[in-house]
Amino acid sequence: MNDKPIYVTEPYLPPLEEFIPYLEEIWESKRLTNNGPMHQKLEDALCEYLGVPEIALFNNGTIALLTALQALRISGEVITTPFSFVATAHALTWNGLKPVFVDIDPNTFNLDPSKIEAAITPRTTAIMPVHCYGNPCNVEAIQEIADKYNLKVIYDAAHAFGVQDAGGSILRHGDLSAISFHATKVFNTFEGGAIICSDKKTKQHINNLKNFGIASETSVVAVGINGKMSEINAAFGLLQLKHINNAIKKRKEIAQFYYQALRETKGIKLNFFSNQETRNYSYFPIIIEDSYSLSRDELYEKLRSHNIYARRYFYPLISSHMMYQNTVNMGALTNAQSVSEGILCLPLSSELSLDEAQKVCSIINNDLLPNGEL
Ligand code: T4K
Repeated sequence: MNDKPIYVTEPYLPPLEEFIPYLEEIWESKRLTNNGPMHQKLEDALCEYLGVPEIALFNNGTIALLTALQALRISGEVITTPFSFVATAHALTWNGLKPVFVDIDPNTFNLDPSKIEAAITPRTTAIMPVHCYGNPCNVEAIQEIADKYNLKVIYDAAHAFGVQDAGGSILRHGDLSAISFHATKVFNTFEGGAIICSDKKTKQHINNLKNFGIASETSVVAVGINGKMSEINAAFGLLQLKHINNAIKKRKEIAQFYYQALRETKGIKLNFFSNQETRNYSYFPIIIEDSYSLSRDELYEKLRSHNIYARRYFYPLISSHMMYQNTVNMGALTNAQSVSEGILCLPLSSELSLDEAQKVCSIINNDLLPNGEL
């Protein structure tokens, strides 16, 4: 039994002493929040790192999603995926919108574009796909449908930090993309998030919305919210950014190790990512098929008994939760249902050692553990 638990992810924390100068600067300036100097620097640094024109920082990814929907004045019904974290659908519901769940492609885990048109009604105003695990959606097909029916596209890009396709950042697609910088993400600011947009006018509108709708001392131009990122969070982001390439490199090493160790295991399906795009190695999903010696939940429990906390992201489907059950015809979500019942995300972070990854694989492969345990 390993004493140190192995979690699905562990945040990368740079050496504490590297953070002290940032804190001293904040203490000296007494500027704690509301678009302070750290906030401005992080926006500039992220635009450059990600290769995007405009980015508006937020206090978390969920408020970024809520605000993106407000910014485009989305109404009525929005087509989205049931195979995601609940925040995706909750952001719609909190805006008074109806999520319409459409099935996924079982090989990419993303919304299946060929199933979208059948779900469009006169009340549909937008599509909200998710780049699940940082795996890019079929953005061209989705945009084609959006153009044909005059729909907006808002990407839930919570997992997609640093992911690129042949033309550049995946975050440039659609009308807006919202990303998460939560502690469990590849790039984190403890809590945090952002909206990516293409022009300064939209960014100004989003900036107003995240600051109560305030445009000036005497003028409130919209019903806004408090979505601002604090200076401490922004400062931590600036420090993280210095280490991000190394952190992603370490994740890649673990992901490649898993791939080699598990690619021939009977009943374990992997390799869901195409080789073309630049990946961020945010998650390592496997599917436990019927031909594996244990069920998905038995393997999940077996790993737990060794202090290894793999996670069933995303099970149950969002559409199976009590508040969404009445909105959906479950029969139409066959792929999502079957993926959700077989999925397991293995521990993956820059903090995981190859020995720990080896232990995870030995348990999955039913090999002898390094300490002789079976
Ligand atoms: N859209 C999508 C597609 C998302 O996946 C998410 C969030 C959002 C939108 C919303 O973005 P945010 O508003 O969160 O910025 C976690 C995260 O809380 C959540 O951010 C994330 N998706 C989701 C997929 O995973 P839980 O409930 O599984 O987290 P929790 O607390 O069980 O943490 C998982 C493991 O990580 C723990 O077992 C240990 C480790 N951990 C966690 C934290 C918080 C640490 O080592 N340190 C930590 O500080 O939701």
